Amino acid sequence: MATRSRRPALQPRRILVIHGPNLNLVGKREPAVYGNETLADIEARLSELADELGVKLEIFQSNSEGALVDRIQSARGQVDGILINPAAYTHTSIALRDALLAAGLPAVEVHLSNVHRREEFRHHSLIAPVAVGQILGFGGESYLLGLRALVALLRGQRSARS
Ligand code: CA2
Repeated sequence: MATRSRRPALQPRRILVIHGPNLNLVGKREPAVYGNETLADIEARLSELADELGVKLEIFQSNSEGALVDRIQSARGQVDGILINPAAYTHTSIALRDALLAAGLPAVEVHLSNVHRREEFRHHSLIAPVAVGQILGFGGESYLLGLRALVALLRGQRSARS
């Protein structure tokens, strides 16, 4: 019988969670757009869900494009997947897109807000073509849904790839 993965059964999956620029301000400024939940609140909920799902999280936030690229580069071979809210770099960063491509890891893109209901410049994502999928518009819940989707993908429960 074919095995799904060469990974030892008891070794937990590792997921790198990346938050892009200004996400450290969420819950403290512009509550009308991003809600009252802080990044620490979202991370606490993510950690709880990670325990439930039996996965390990590494969490990184930076306002600097280069630091984000460096963190993604160093993830290759160290984690199994990436959950990323690239924030404003979603719409501008070829560097982040190239780094994700080079990492060769499944990535799920998440956004707090529904970017398609906002300014036109937020409608286009340079990251989407290199991500497995996108989840957006559910506030902090987008991260939780994204983590569930990524873990399901890693466990081979989802096979659609179009
Ligand atoms: O909706 C999202 O998650 C975004 O990725 C958030 C980014 C925005 O540039 C994207 O278009 C959509 C912004 C991150 C948070 O920026 C803040 C700015 C001022 C006050 C609080 C947060």
